[in-house]
Amino acid sequence: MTRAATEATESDLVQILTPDGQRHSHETYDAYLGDVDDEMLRGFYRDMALTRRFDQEATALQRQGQLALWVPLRGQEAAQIGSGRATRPNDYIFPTYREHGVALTRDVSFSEMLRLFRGISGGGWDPRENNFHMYTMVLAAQMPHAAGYGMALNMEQHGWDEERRAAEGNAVVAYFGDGSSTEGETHESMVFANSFNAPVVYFCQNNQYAISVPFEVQSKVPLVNRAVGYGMPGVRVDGNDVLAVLAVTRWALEHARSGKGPVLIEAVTYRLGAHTTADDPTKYRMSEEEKQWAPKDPLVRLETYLRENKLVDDAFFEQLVLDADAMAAKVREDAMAFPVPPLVKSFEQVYAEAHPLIQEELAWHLEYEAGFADAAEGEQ
Ligand SMILES: Cc1ncc(C[n+]2csc(CCOP(=O)(O)OP(=O)(O)O)c2C)c(N)n1
Repeated sequence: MTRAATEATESDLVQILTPDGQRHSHETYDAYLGDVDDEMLRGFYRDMALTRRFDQEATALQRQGQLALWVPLRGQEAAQIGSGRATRPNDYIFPTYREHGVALTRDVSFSEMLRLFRGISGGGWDPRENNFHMYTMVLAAQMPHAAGYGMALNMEQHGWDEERRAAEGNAVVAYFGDGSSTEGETHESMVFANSFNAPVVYFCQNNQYAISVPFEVQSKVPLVNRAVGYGMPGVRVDGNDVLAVLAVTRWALEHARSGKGPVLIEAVTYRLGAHTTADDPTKYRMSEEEKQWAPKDPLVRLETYLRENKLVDDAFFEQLVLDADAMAAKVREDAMAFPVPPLVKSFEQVYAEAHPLIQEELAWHLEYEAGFADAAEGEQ
């Protein structure tokens, strides 16, 4: 399928690592990769591989009935690791529901992340510990929060000169998808952030689909073009190129931190799998299209680069598979061991005070549960 909207300005795409693993220099963004040595490159590969393995394990857990739902990210690892690794610990991140790779860069435990999907917690981690906000299933709900947080940072850093802000200041990264870009909250957030020069980096992972709705239905022009209308810089980056994403996000964070206002990044990527474990992409896209994107896989291109430049050997990949399997086994063990809270808790947490309708529903529920008492006895 031809993607007129996304291919319109393909030449403007910032790319450093090509799909066949060749590294090119970039006039503007090379300056943001000066510290990237061989060890860091291997680290980026490791981050992406661990994230992919976690994603695979969580998908399996859902298929085995242990998670209510899973939101896979396969294909988006470079967009997430590159941008996440560009942040500093004091930056604040507002994710959607798919940012498992960003979570890894913020040291949020993979196991803890499964609490939400196991249905035993409304969150799963403490956002204050890693400056990584709770996931939200409500599209774009995080966008006004990000603008507000950025505006508050401006108040806190009021009177700081540009140099101090660049060195000590912090910024916000608001993650969102191409589908969420058409939500009203996204517009409102961008208007506020621009009006008040809030240090927010709007990081859109354009994975080409809002569930079944292809990107060209969301926008007739490349998404990055919207930045002009709000009055902020916009950069379109190859979202499957971890180096380009790292460099562009570092640049954007520097811009935002130093008090120059928000930036929009469009990371062009592709969701290789289903939207969630409740989705079947064969109903709305052709396998031919998936085949076209497969060679652009973010892990494959970095692997090619690392191998061709002799920065890794087979033992590196063999060890990584062992480490990833051990991590996955631990995640599975932890998830199964989480204590399951009594279901009545769900009723208690709807309103701060008792509510007659909820009380009625609870009474019905308890009676319903009691109806299984015989079955439970029979099992013993
Ligand atoms: C306010 C709201 N409207 C609709 C939905 C249903 N919904 C869930 S995900 C989704 C598509 C989101 O697409 P995008 O923002 O591109 O993110 P992606 O899932 O592709 O990462 C929709 C419509 C929702 N969760 N919240």
